[in-house]
Amino acid sequence: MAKLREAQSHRSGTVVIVGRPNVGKSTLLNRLIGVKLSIVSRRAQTTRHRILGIYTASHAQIAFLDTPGFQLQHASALNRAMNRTVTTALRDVDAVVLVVEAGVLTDQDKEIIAMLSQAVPVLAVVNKIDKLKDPALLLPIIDELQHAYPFAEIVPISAEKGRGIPDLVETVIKYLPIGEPVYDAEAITDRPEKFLAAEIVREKLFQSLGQELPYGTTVEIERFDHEGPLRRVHATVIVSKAAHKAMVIGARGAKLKSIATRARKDMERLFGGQVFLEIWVRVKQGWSDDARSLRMLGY
Ligand SMILES: Nc1nc2c(ncn2[C@@H]2O[C@H](COP(=O)(O)OP(=O)(O)OP(=O)(O)O)[C@@H](O)[C@H]2O)c(=O)[nH]1
Ligand SMILES: [Mg+2]
Repeated sequence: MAKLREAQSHRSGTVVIVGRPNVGKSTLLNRLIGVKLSIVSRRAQTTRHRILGIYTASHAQIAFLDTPGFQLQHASALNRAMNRTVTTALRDVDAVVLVVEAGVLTDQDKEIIAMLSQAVPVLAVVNKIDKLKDPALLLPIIDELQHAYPFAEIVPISAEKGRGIPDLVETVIKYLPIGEPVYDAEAITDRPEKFLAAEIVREKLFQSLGQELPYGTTVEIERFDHEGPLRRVHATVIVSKAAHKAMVIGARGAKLKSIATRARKDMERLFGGQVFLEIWVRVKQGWSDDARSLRMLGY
């Protein structure tokens, strides 16, 4: 009887996380799931794909979709593809989490708000509250949000410090339909390890090259083999100019070596086993503006 009651109140649904670049969407996804699934960097436009993270508790299961930061400023083929990923992810979800940064609403935030459909509940999440010197500084943005759109809820958090996260989860659950879990209780994503491996290499490139990382650099996994408990991974970093290749490799290969070491450690943590990682760098011209090569790379 108790079990039956539990099943009747179990909630299950899909929630998409959207927002302008760099507001902390991926940091939030990782915090919600409890592991680093989606890559994070100080630079805008880190996330390029839709990343699914599965949250499972006894009373609810939430499939959170992290998306690339939506932006209308630069119209390259890569940006158009990333924006398409966001608009597609907004369809067929049970709720939307719009992330903004504590401070003021920017024009970019407002452009995204204008795209929201009134058909599903939208929760506004005000992130990075740890950066505010005084909690009262939250009030102006909450006021602005209330006037900008009929948000179902407005929830202040710090994804980085983990503040407000349990509250956010319980608030999201209220908006999900009653239903059975869709994924296994242990599943955390639908993405294969090969994809996650490429993402980890990309994160280390972002982190070690910072603003110098050439826009359009990408990573392909040429080989991903299991040999007993060992995973053997061959990754290729694709850049568009010979000068960029030199930057990634660094003096006497030092930069690439540190990227590879840090990527390997993260892979070992995420996959739970030893990893042998080799990274190569290859020059391929102009791919970020070439719709055909984007398709080949799976965008
Ligand atoms: N102080 C502070 N920084 C944060 C917080 N959440 C995220 N950040 C930082 O903000 C930067 C961007 O975080 P991401 O999670 O990559 O942001 P994003 O919205 O996924 O960015 P894109 O994928 O480029 O759209 C990183 O340097 C994070 O460490 C927070 O709660 N407080
Ligand atoms: Mg991101």
